[in-house]
Amino acid sequence: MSNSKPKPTADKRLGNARLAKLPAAVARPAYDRSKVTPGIVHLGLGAFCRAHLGVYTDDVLAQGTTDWGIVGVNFRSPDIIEALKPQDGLYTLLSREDGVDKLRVIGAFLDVMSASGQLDDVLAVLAKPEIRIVTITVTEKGYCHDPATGRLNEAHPMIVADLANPRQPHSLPGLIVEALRLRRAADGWPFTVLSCDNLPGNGKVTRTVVTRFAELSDPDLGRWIADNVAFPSSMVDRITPATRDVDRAIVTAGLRVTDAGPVVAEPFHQWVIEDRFPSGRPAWETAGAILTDNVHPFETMKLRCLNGAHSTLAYLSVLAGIETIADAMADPLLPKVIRHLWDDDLIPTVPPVPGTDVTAYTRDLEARFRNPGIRHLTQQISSDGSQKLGPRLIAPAIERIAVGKAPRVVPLTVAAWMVFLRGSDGNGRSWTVSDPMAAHLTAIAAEHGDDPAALADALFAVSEIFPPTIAGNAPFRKATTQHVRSLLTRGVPATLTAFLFR
Ligand code: CS2
Repeated sequence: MSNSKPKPTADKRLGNARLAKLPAAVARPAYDRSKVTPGIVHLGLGAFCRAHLGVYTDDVLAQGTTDWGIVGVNFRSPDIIEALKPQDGLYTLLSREDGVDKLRVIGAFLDVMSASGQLDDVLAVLAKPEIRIVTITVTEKGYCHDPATGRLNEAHPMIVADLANPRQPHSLPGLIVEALRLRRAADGWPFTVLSCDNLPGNGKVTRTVVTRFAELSDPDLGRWIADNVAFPSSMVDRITPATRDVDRAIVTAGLRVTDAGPVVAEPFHQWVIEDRFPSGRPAWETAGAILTDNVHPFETMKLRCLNGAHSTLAYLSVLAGIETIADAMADPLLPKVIRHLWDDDLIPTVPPVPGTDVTAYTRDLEARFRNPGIRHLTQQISSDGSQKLGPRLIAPAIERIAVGKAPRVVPLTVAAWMVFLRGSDGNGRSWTVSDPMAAHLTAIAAEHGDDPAALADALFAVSEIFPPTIAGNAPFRKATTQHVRSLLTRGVPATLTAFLFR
């Protein structure tokens, strides 16, 4: 992955003025963008929301709806604002399968803003009554919660800072609470808050951190939020690797104008949304979303089977020097490990999912993971393990243990993550450990990294990640420690061979 930004020439840039002149093969908004007004503010402008929310909403707008455009807000990096602002919010979706590239320009984002650079403007938009939904993709760590409990981490430096200065928020909970304060002060209706991140019960987590933040800063406002604001949950799915320079070049060649903010995604996409929108919502079901009163089974299936398999592949692959998920699926051993993960540890924990055979779902996942057009870096997926392991793998492991079964593959994943935290293989190969808890975790790995039992003991003691039911489970600890020892002394292929064929 390269971070270098292209240097687009201003006169040859994607934008409203150029839409009509794009080559015929490029799909584009089939509606008059100038007639569309904002109804949604989206927080967190990463590639995923542009390949998912943006596309579903673009489909709804194409059916003639005009009051559900999106204003996109990014918290940290200004790069995406600099990419999309000169393009009138337009960007291209490059969707890839079987060697076929399809280009589609998405028009749903009407404007983009930076929460750090333009906080007053962002709050002014959020205060407008026509904004009826705030959608969120800030990744797991953006919620400033304690992953083991789901509660607001009140010691989080951003939360501490925002509580000291709630009118100038920088965190997600702080920004939402300040925006809701403005809505209430104007005697207005609140907006609905829709999380689109990979967290179990993401609506509930959002409600918990937002109402707790409000309680701490203004108890009266906290009560008003608890009584009046809806936080539906949703399950989101579309594999969206980080965009590379080569992808930007393909898009620019196909468009014949520069697009500095394209996204690459697989064709598959799924969105299951809890239908609780007191202030209205776009007809996302007309774009293929499933609106339901219970997201839980869908989200459990997706978070465990897709994301749990991703994390397992990611840690073992980074250790083995395998760069992408598609390469991992071409390995002779890793797909077998993942099949065991699904069949032995995960599928038995997934409740019945309406209209879905979960085993068939995992077979489809295998095919999606093998898509060679999607270079999804294992290093990218390895990030933020402290936030991801719990919902994806530790929760199902706890459920297996509760019914008297020993998780088979999860200890191997946890062991691979522990060894991954060393940041190098001791033989000259190194990798980045990117995690909000990286300083703490890599210090533990540096201190104990050569001693499997000491490494496992010290990491199992990190209570934000390992609840007592796992940290105190002797067979789980023993299996994990044995895998750590094997990975350190024999490496990945020998460990997997022993694991699969012993
Ligand atoms: C991945 C997800 O990076 C990761 O942790 O597991 O981004 C995954 O690709 C998406 O959830 C797919 O919907």
